[in-house]
Amino acid sequence: MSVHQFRSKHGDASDGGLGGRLVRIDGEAKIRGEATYAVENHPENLCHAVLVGSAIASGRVASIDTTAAEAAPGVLLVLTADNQLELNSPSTWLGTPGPEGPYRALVRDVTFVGQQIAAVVAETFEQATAAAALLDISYEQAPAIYGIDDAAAGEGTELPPRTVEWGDAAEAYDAAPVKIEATYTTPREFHTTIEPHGIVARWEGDGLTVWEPSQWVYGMSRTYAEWYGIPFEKVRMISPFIGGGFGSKALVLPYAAIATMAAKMLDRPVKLALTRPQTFALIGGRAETRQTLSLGATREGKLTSILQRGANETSVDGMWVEPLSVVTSIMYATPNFSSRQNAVPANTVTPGALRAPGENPSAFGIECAIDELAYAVGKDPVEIRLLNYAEQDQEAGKPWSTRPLREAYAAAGEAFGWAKRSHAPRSMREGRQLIGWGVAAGTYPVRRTAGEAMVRILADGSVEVVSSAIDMGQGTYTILAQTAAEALGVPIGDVAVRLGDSELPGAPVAGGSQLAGLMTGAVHKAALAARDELIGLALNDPASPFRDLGANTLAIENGEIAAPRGDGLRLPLADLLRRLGRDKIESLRDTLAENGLKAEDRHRNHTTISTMRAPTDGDYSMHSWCVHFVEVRVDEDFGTVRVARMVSALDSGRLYNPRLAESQWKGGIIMGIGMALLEEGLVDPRHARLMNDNLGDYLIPTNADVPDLQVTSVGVPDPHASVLGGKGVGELGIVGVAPAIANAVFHATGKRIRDLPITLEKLI
Ligand code: MCN
Ligand code: MOS
Repeated sequence: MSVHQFRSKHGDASDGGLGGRLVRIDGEAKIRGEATYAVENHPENLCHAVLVGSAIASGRVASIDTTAAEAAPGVLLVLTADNQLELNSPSTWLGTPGPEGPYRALVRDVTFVGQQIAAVVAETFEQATAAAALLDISYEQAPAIYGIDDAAAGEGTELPPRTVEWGDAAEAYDAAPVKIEATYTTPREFHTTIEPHGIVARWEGDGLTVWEPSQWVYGMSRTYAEWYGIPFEKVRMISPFIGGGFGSKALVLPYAAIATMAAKMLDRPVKLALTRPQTFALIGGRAETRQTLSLGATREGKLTSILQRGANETSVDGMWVEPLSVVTSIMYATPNFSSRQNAVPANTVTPGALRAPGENPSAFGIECAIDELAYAVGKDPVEIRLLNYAEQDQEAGKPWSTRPLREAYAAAGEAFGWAKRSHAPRSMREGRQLIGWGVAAGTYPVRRTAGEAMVRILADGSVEVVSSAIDMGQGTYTILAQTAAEALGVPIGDVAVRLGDSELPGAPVAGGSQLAGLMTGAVHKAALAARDELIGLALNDPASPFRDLGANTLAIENGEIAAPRGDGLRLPLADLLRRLGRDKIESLRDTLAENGLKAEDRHRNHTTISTMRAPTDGDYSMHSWCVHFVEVRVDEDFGTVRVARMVSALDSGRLYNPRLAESQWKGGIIMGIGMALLEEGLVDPRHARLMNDNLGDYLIPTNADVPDLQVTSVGVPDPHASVLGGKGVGELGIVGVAPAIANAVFHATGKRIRDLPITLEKLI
């Protein structure tokens, strides 16, 4: 098995330190096709599993006749609910015990279309596929709920933890001279990662190896260990490359239980790769949402009340909460606030986390509503936002750690040319094209847990950084190399990084835009410890040529160790290690203590989200912030909307690598364009079946849909947010894009589209 580790080819690059614009050190391997993704691993004796999904959304599998499939060429095993292994019920991502009784991956009682009811394993993928078509399945169908608007769904259940209130919002709303009330809705959206989900599983005795794309190798390994009742250390999860996750690859799903049980039953490695439609059916995307916002304000547009009533879709046998108040409650100052939320069950797979879950639909509501208020009181949309600027976090009653949002409006507004905007809708045009300029803000909280990393200085003077943290494209390999190079004083080309393997030191989930901040912190700490140890040896070891110098410290620069002022003796690190007779200096460090945790919390920290700290934990409320200005062009005759240009200013604190941060922001903004104009899971209400479960019919932005995107950092280092002063980057960019576009469409056309996506039939 090959070990993927990366180092920069640009040995002397001056951009290799923290804050430098180093290109991705793993990029070249990906472009050359040298990066091995999970299902490209072919251990000896591999066989292939194909998953069969339910044709109905609700009811029972009455029978599955497997005779023909079992007799088909190459078939090794046909798995159904009748002959599957019963696994242990795993605990949740919070670490709380799962439901009573065993875990049965293949179901008999069906709750959504495509749900796993059988699997066929054969010598080849083609044989498994052909045999799967021979299964004779009969169903007893029951009525299904197609979604949040289905009358059969009702109001759902109230989510008491989602109730946020201060003052008396209803009374203040009734008394307000200016009132805005509107309902905003967002549809089901999907991750559409380039790499579909899949797994290669191999048992050796009671040891399990899985190759599976993973945003969290420790968390997912825990579930495997619990399913099979084996020690955590007996699971090896390998995931050096992930072709995009966006929240969809952080948890173990039923298909993985099926592949691992087949491998166990056959005592052979098994590969199970989901088809693209199966990724839509089996992996919960963003929940459909609905929220009604009532804003009360003075005649000048100063908010006196925000009242929000929201609902999100969940599944009939699971629970997903897409928190709708998270931006509503912090973006603007208001003396009275009330938000409540219900979850409405439908016959769908349980929805899940998709880039900025909660913040995204939350911002769509409040950032459109505040624009409506601006027009109701005749104020500029930027002016109304500054008038209602939240000077502190009112919900938490704490000051912001940093919030350069005024600076963001100023910088991006200036670069966009906002001052030249004419206020009235339909007042700007070029021929048959209506021009609209819109603005909206976004935010994402700073989340924190502890990370762990090992830094080694090797005999040849090169450096190795290892951690089970992952890189799904964000740039983890690169920024960790930069962190170690800077802390140790070695050239970037001398640092190699290895990630994505549960054998390596622990790391929490690459979710909630926390990984960069906490892993740079852990690597920084480990690198400084290794450096201090080496300097200590150089000063004190009898074999060291520096011993007689009488210095009390030494400097390491450009891979050489020298007396502090650089005069006198100077040695490459490799030479010093040789003189010392050491083949490496190694230091393992974690940031448990910095996060108020103890050594015994290690496993829980790395394998659950129970130790994740709230953004308001401590003296401050900590968030990243952004502002998007957008120009749309709407064809007056056809209603087609084009985003012509966008200027965004974003605050993620200190940037570890501006090139990568900008790329992350732009990636988020592009997904925001998709959310605004294209993305929508279309469900046939008769059958509760997703109709566009493929990349031909589920539309996401192509290059032709994306204009020139200008992004500027207005961040300043935030010492409260992380060890090195950075705040989250990965999810920030998407937040606020959809409302900015919706507001621009209103400005262009005079039509308020409150139901995403903004398709042409809603405009003409
Ligand atoms: N960064 C930086 N300065 C900072 C913080 C981050 O330069 N102060 C840069 C670094 O290159 C870092 C990256 O931004 O690797 C992302 O850092 P961070 O915001 O900490 O996010 P995570 O590493 O925790 O990544 C997860 C985040 C999430 S939650 C989703 S969803 C998402 C995202 O990242 N999915 C992605 N970005 C993605 N990018 C790609 N290509 N693919 C995905 O699936
Ligand atoms: Mo991101 S949706 O928190 O993986």
